[in-house]
This record gives sequence, structure tokens and C-alpha cells, in this order.
Amino acid sequence: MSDRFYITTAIDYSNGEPHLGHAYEKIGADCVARYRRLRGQHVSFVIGMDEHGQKVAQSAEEQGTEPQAWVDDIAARFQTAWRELSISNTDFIRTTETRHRRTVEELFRRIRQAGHISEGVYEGYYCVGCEAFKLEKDLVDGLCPIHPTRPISWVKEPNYFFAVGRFRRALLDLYDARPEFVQPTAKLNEVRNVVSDWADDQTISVSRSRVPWGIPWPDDPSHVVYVWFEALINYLSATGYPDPAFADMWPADMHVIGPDIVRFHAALWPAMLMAAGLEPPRQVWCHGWITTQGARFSKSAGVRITLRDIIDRHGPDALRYFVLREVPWNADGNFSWDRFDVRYTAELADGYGNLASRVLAMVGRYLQGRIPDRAEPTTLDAAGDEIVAAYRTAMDRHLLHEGADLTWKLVDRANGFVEERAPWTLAKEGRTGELEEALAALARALARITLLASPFMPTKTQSIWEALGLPGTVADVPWGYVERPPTGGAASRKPPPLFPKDERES
Ligand code: ME8
Repeated sequence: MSDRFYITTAIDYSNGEPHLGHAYEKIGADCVARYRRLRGQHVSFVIGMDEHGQKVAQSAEEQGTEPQAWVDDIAARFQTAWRELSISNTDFIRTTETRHRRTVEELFRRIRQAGHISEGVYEGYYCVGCEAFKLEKDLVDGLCPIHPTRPISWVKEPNYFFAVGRFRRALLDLYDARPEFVQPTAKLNEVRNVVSDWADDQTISVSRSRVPWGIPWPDDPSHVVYVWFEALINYLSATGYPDPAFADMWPADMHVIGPDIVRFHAALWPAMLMAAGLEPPRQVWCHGWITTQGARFSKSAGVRITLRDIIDRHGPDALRYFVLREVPWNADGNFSWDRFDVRYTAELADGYGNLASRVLAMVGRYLQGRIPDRAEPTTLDAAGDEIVAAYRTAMDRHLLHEGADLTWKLVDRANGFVEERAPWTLAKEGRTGELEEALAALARALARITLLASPFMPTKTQSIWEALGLPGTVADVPWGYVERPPTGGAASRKPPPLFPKDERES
């Protein structure tokens, strides 16, 4: 495992409030980033905003605002949401920043110098929702199937073109040589088909008279750079390219994105990088759609449940846990209030929360708040060892839902151990040796669970870590602590209320 890891998410369009679909992607990527840090890697984690293009300009106009004022406001709203959800990004890039424009111009210069850009005329469909050109065969009943509520437009204009066809062979070879390049693998087949069908040239500019809100085409002010061509470059802008230090971060280890934009990331983007003589990213990770009652969370699909409502139900950590446990990180999944409430009560309040408060209360009551320095391995330690190994395998493969599932197996096992050993009986009968052994094992298990759960619930786990009296923070302890939690002798205390049950469920 290298000591560095560079992970990105899609940069979100500045055309409205963040919704659960945006949040799901950031939470999952954050869980990967936090897990990688727990394993000792230095992680660069970049998220941000996609602020140019027709869709954003239209939203600003609808609100009667100038585009720049509009995107400034939206960026602040997204950042507030990400802070509230404990997203640990190390950078937040906005495509209206000067550093991004500088990188776009430089990459563009290299691609042009290498002879891959030409002039021509484009005639065809354009979907503003996708910010993408469409072929007749991409439409269903004359509309874009991803944005059926938006009219499709017909465009005819002089444009600049990128000779993508020249990279067809190299891309197909890349997919063959590195099948893990796109995950899940089914998506790779989709991308293969897209590339095989590619026209030789793709348009990468837009007439300024049609879309004035964009990065001006270097040395032709009648055009702006096509928003996708420009937006993808954000991943490189965040490295400081063309400053030589960019090589400390590039190639990116993982671009996390949703199903609708895999072709841009796994085909167009590597072709652009190849054209400029740069390495493609190591992996494109495509998560699924998050839906509710069959409708996708999105601005246009009219789902009324807001991110605010969902956070307010049980707090930000519970939301993080729920979506990562409920929706597999490599497949589609559904959000429902019922499932959220059921998992909250059974797994957080009655599962992990109850384990933590019972163990800490017993250490307080029977052992004056000092965790015994007893290292005899018990059946609970053996179960923990097995689970930690399986968790590592799952999380190294980024199967986050499996990691959460395994962690909660240990929660159940530890709650079972409390019943089996019945420390209250041991205390009553004065069997101090056995009491200390049982509570030491439980404190170790609780510490382990807390570290395994920390990428999912960074705030709650930190308060349990502190209540255990353990050193450092869950975000910066070494992985060795998961293998051997340093609980012996720690002075524990009662945790603050962890997962309160409210009237709704009682
Ligand atoms: O596509 N479930 O921006 P965006 C899961 N700006 N993921 C979802 C989702 C849902 N219901 N709805 C949206 C863009 N997403 C471009 C990206 S990257 C250089 C430019 C995901 O605001 C979506 O698939 O429409 C994408 O990965 C991300 O949220 C941003 O979507």
C-alpha cells in the first residue's frame, strides 16, 4: 500500500441546494478517506463545485441574480452542509477560481500543441440537464431519458473539436489491462460500448453567444470551453498542475462518481490526459442511485424530502451510518423513513449505544472507572480478530456496506458477551478476577468497534473514544490500535447521551 491516497468526488452543479444524492456521494468518499487515514495513508480528499455552463447560468437568471453572486451563495450552502456532515475534505475547488482556469488553459495548450484540436461545425441535440451533446438514438420520445422534464435543444454552430477517436485503441487496451479501472465491472462494459461507438471528433467549445458563462476559449473570444471538458480538469487543478509538485498527488487513486457520468470520467477524461501526455487516474468508482419511492433524489425529479429534514431526524452521524449501511456502495438503494428509524433504534440506540453505556457504566460502578490491565484473550477477542481481518479485506476493496455490517456483527457479539458473563453477578459474588477479565475484554471490544465505526460516524465514535479515556482521536490513531486496543489502565467515564430515542419511536 502506498503512503499516499488521492480521492475526489464529482463537483456538484451550482444549480440548487444539496440533496441526499450529493450527500451520499460525499459521505461514502469521506468514509473511504477516513478508512485510508486509519490505515496510515496520507489522504488528499478533494470535493467542490461545478460553476460554469448553461444550467448554472439559467438558475442564476431564474433567481434574478448575477451568475458569480449565485455560485458564491450556493458554494457556501454546500460547504455548510459538508461541515455539518463531518466531511473531511482537504480542499474545496470551485471552477470559477483562478487556479482552475490556469490549469485548464495549460492542459488545453498541451493538447492543442500535440495536434489533437481542430475547428469545424457542430449540428445536433444538446441536453442542458446533462450539459451534453446527444445523438438521436440517445433520446426517448424526443427527450433526454435522464432529464425528461427539460426540453432538448437543437444547436448548429462553429466549434472546436477534440480528436477523441485517436485514443479509442489506447482506452480499450487500458480497460483490458486494468479491469479494476472502473468499478463495478458492469459499468466497464457500458464504457467499452461508448468508446467503441465514439465519433472521431467531439466538440469541446460552445459559442459564447449561446452560453456566455464559462472559461473563454484561449485566443478565440467568440467561444467558451465546453463545461464538461473544463469541469473534469478540476481534479488536476487541485494538484497545482502545471507546478511540478502536482506529481506528488497525480495520478488520482479514486474518482468517486454517480452512474450518469461514468462515461465522462472513464472515457473522455483519460483521453484528455493521454492527449496531454499525462497518466489516467487509477480508478473510477461508480456508486449507485439513491432513490425514495422509486424516484431519484435530484433537483428536477421533484422529490420533496430535503437534506435538512433527513439530518434533523436523528443527527448527522446517524444519517452517515444509515446511508452507508442501507445502500451498497456499488449498487442502487432506497431511502425510507421507516428503515431509517428501524436501523437507528435497533443498531445505534439499542446496539452500539447500549453496549457503550453498559460497559462504561459497569466499569464505573464495579471498578471505580479504571479499565483493568488484563490481557487474557477471551472468545470475544477471538471473534474480534476474525472480524477485524474480514473488515480490512472488505474496506480495502471499498465495500463499505460490508465493513459496516461486520462492525455491527461485533457489536452483537459484544452485547451477547455481556449477557453470557453477567458482570453484575460476578460483582455480587465477589469474583473480582473474572469480573476484571470480562470488563477488560468488553472495553477492548468497544474500543475496536469504535475505531472500525469511526469512518462511518466520526463524531459519535470520538465521544465514545474519549469516554473510554483513550489517547489521541479516532481520526489520528495508528491502525495498530485496532489490532491491540490500548485500554488497560485507562480512566473511563460516562459518555454523553449517544443515540437518544425520541417520542416518535416510543
Ligand atoms: O453531474 N443518487 O453534477 P450533479 C446518487 N457537475 N448520486 C447522485 C444522485 C442520486 N439520487 N443525484 C446526483 C454533475 N448524484 C457534474 C459533475 S464532475 C467533473 C462534474 C450524483 O450536481 C451524480 O451522479 O448533477 C454526481 O456524481 C454528483 O451527484 C453530482 O451531480
